[in-house]
Amino acid sequence: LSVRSVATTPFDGQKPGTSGLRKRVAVFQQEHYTENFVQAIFTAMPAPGPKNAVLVVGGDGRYFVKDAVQKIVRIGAANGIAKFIIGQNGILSTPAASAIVRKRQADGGIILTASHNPGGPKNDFGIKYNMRNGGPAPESVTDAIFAATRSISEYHMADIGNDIDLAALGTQKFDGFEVEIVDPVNDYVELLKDIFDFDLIRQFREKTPDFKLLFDALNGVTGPYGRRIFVDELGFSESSLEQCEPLEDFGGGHPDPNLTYAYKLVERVEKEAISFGAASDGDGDRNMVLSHDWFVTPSDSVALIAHYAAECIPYFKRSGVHGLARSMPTSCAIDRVAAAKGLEVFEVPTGWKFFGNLMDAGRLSICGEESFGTGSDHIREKDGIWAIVAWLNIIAHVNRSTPGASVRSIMQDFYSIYGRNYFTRYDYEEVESDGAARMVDRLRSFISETESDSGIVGKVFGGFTVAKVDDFEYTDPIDHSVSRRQGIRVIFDDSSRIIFRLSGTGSQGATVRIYIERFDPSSFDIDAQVALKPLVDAALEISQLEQFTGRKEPTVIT
Ligand code: VG1
Ligand code: CO
Repeated sequence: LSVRSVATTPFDGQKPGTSGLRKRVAVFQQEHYTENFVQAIFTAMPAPGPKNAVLVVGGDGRYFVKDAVQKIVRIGAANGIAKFIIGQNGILSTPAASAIVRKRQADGGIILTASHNPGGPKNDFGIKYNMRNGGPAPESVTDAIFAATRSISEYHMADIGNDIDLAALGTQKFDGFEVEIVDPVNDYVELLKDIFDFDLIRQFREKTPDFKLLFDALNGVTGPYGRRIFVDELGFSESSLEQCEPLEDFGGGHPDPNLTYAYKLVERVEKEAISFGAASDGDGDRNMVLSHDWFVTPSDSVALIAHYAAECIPYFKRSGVHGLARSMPTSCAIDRVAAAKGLEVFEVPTGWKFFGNLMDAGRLSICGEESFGTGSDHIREKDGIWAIVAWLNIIAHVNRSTPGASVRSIMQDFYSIYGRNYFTRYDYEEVESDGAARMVDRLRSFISETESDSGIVGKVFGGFTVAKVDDFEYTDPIDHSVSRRQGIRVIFDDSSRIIFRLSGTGSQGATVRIYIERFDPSSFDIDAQVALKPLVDAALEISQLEQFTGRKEPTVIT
């Protein structure tokens, strides 16, 4: 293998965020920029390093994925990678990539995505490194990658002549390494068929012709996965699919499954009185679930799945449910399920990478984030289609004993057992970074342990009395690593919470997130925005958000 070393100098800001390095495409297109970061991944790859390693590579199909794959093969081969397993045409959903790393016992994976951020030449691209367990690299590894980007002076490229043919399935041999192009969908569909009761869902569909499904891939990567599962396997009609053609720019849209960006789905679900609507994001790890008369907030969705899992989902019927978890800002609904079922429940910082150690240790089966992320230990990423099929499995199961049970009635029944954790999140996207940082600094000064004089403990906002203010800190129960400054929590004496965080996935300016939660043991039917209005006002008063950012309204409410 002939290898050439290219002299380079470090770029600023190649620090992986909540989920990999995300920047504008133009940033990645600068000479050496992508190469530097990819070389840094191989430099920092945990022992025994890239020599003779097997690497899975694929992405969400957005603009620049194919170029990046070609660069990764050249740089990876020069660094000693023995085999690349690549999704056909460079395509792998994030959950499918995780599944393939595990199934093929690869040494790691590189996933090319900026998730729900818009794509195309003027928008975003991203690169994320996953470990041998199929999960996102922990902070120790992303810190080592960042350190390598700071000290890089050269990267290595294999001279392989023409580009790799990414379309031809099968193995291509090169001097010193090989490339296997795999079908992006097959292994993943096999995995889901093993987890869920596909027969039960099919029977339910046949017996219930009024039950209408609509799945919207938002022109992201999940179109082909959705078609195979919902139409080919489960027998729903072709008209159950919306925007299932993967596009390099996602059709100009924002491939984020929420009520704002998945407006086409929301409109059709309402207009056509659809029983079950679902969407996933650009790379397929997020999901949204709703019906014409109910929106399932993601914090409730994971709690509901946890409630039913051991009763009707074959994977959990076989091996049991060994603990639950949520990210810190996610509502505490799942904690109530854990308490009722006698399960451990963990509260981790934002980002799926924090669930992996618990899963590997056998202490966590089902977990979720309020940001439309739901999943289990079948892989080490959140999994949009998994969550959607879990819901279908549960709806079919509940309908056996209660014919006519709907998304809405299932959630009402859940609330009558556990009460309801009302939840909302306000996002202020692309605000000026300095103002956002000053706002957070001021909030930090309220942390009672550090500055008791300016603390707000004991003060009343909108009728709610502050019991505690802190900056969330997490010690991983397995490797004891500590993650600090993960979000400022204002906790009230009735257990209501307001949480302030800055996003770690944006590519421009800062995004402020405010998370708001209140538990109600007996009223389940209030609109969440109405139920939480006094706390929203309290959050704006406490943070003085408008003074610091100039924003009167959030960009997105979820
Ligand atoms: C956001 C979400 C977080 C999620 C992350 C990656 O991070 O809040 O819950 O894990 O995106 O999801 P942040 O730092 O912007 O709040 V994905 O689908 O973008 O990989
Ligand atoms: Co995503």
